[in-house]
Amino acid sequence: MSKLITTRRKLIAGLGSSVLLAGCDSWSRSPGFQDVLASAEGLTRRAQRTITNREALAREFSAADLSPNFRANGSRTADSDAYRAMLANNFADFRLRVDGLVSRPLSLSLAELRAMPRRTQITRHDCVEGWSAIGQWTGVPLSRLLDLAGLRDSANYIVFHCADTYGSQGRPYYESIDLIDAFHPQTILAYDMNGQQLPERHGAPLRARVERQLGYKHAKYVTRLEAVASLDGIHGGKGGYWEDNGAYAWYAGI
Ligand SMILES: Nc1nc2c(c(=O)[nH]1)N[C@H]1C(S)=C(S)[C@@H](COP(=O)(O)O)O[C@H]1N2
Ligand SMILES: [Mo]
Repeated sequence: MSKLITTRRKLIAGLGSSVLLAGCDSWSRSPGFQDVLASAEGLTRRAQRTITNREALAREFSAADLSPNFRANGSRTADSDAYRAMLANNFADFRLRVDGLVSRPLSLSLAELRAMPRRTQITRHDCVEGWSAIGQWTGVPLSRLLDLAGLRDSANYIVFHCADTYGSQGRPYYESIDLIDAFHPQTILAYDMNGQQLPERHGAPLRARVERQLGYKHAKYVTRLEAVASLDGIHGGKGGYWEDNGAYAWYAGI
């Protein structure tokens, strides 16, 4: 009985989206499309098209473009006893936890993460402070981890919890992204930088790359991924260290 209902729900959901897509397609091909775009009503349509464009890939570069000096910014280490102990042991005891709104919470070692499908990309990192650098990143696509953990329908955001604290009050660094960025093919948890194990100052052993957003979204020293429905209950409730500080916006698309 419940299986039937689930199947029916899925069918209706599937039908709904294909009807919507078909409707959208034929509508955009209609002769009046450009007129609507030019009208005030078209503003909403353009906003929707911008959202769709969030799935486009960030530019990728070649090895010749790599920056000889990639600056480290924000925390350059995570100064806790637990982190120092893991670093001393070359992260043999490191585990990435994946929990929250998932049906199979995970605890994965670096060896397990390295055995998963990987992606390598050479991209440009843009910091909000006005500097950029090109680096090569290798890691596990976040989508793979979320599929493995069985992300629940109720999840809307992925929170990156980090091992470091920052600022004079020593508050934990954290960040969050929505599911469009979480499932973006270039969103990875990187363990290698420029073909080497990720250096301490760049977030060893694991850091997020969220290539369609500014640098502060790329959480370093990631120890835990938490799937949540709302960001309200997480630290200051604004979805990130700098967001809670009132310094920068939650969405930092580039
Ligand atoms: N955990 C953690 N992640 C962080 C930061 C930080 O201080 N702590 N700084 C952010 C900022 S502002 C930038 S620009 C990038 C810098 O990454 P890099 O040190 O590899 O250049 O990391 C981001 N991720
Ligand atoms: Mo930054």
